[in-house]
Amino acid sequence: MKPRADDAREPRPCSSERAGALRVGILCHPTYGGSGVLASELALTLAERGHCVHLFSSGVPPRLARASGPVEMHVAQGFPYPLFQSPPHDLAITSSILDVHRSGGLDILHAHYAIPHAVSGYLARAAALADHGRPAPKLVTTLHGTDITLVGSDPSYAPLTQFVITQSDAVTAVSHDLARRTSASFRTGMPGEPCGVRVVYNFVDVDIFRPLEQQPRLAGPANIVHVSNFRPVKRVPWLLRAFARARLGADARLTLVGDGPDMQPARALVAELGLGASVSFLGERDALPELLSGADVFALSSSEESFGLSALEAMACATPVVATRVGGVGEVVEDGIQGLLVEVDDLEGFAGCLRRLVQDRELARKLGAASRTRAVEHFERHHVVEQYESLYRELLGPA
Ligand code: GMT
Repeated sequence: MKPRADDAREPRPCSSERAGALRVGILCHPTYGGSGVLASELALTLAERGHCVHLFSSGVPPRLARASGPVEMHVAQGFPYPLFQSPPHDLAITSSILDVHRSGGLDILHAHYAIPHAVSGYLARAAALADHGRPAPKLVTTLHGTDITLVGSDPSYAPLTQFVITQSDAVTAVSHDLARRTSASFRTGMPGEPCGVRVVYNFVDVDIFRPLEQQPRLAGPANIVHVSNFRPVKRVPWLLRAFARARLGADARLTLVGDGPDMQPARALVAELGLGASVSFLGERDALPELLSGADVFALSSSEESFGLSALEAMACATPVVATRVGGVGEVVEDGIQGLLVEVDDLEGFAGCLRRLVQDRELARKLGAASRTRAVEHFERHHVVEQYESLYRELLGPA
């Protein structure tokens, strides 16, 4: 079902009559965060491969909004009755799924980020079963990170997270590290066991995220780029301190892409550290391929990172990564081969790695070239999406 190269990203009409076509409903958050990006890219790639794909969310995810693929978008926000502090959009999503299922049928519901989407998917599947009409869809839950490590394990959600994980027809995690942590926290089967969490890595479109023509970059001030949602877990202030500690002067600038709770503290810190001229805040941008391929180094300073999709997108652009060795980052970036990894509290070490790549551009170029190779060989989107397709077909059984 892989399309020819010249078909890539071309909208194609969806017909569930086409042999082998699946009807897939994807649920995700509509944010700039990695889970929404990955879910949108999965929806687009499945549609490109001939499946009928519906995406359910409380808004249009930015990655879907910028694409032309034939994914049917269902924005479900709920009725804003004054009784509600905020309308329960997770229930509106459930309702919207049922509507689609009753009119055209869905084979698979694929929930991204356990809270609340696995719950919405579980409810929709239960309601579809009670209909006694068409067969109910199978529920796949993909865990992305903080849905297990922070949100899902908080006592306010942990019992429900545990329930939906065990009730899903299949659960996947985006790295071995996250699969292990899920098994430890929620006593699911161990990875590899039949009832265990399966690992399906995140992926990247290596035709869109690719090196710029004018690479290699061997001269001029180095451009260190960071992309995130500026949540505390990303430690943007810590990155600014590391950049200041690297004392690179006119040899480098730091470009920060994204927005979120740590934006104001980060701006204040730039003033306090006297970094004004060398740091720019670009806010949320869709032009990530251009920004990442124009970078000399990608910096990821997180205290937790189940995978690090932004780092993978940088690698596909042949940009080497300096990152903290947390969660699943080491499964994406091999230390000393595609980038440099540093212990999570080693500010001096992180500063030293930034300095090393800024001052040794030949090393940066070599790590960048290896990054591109790793992205293409291990994380190319069709290669990974085939794994999801096989999982869907396994759950549905023989046609
Ligand atoms: O878990 C989160 O913080 C949210 C999530 C998101 O929506 O941005 O990020 C996670 O999912 C990404 C896609 O799978 C991963 O690349 C990120 O590493 C992961 N973030 C964390 O684990 C902090």
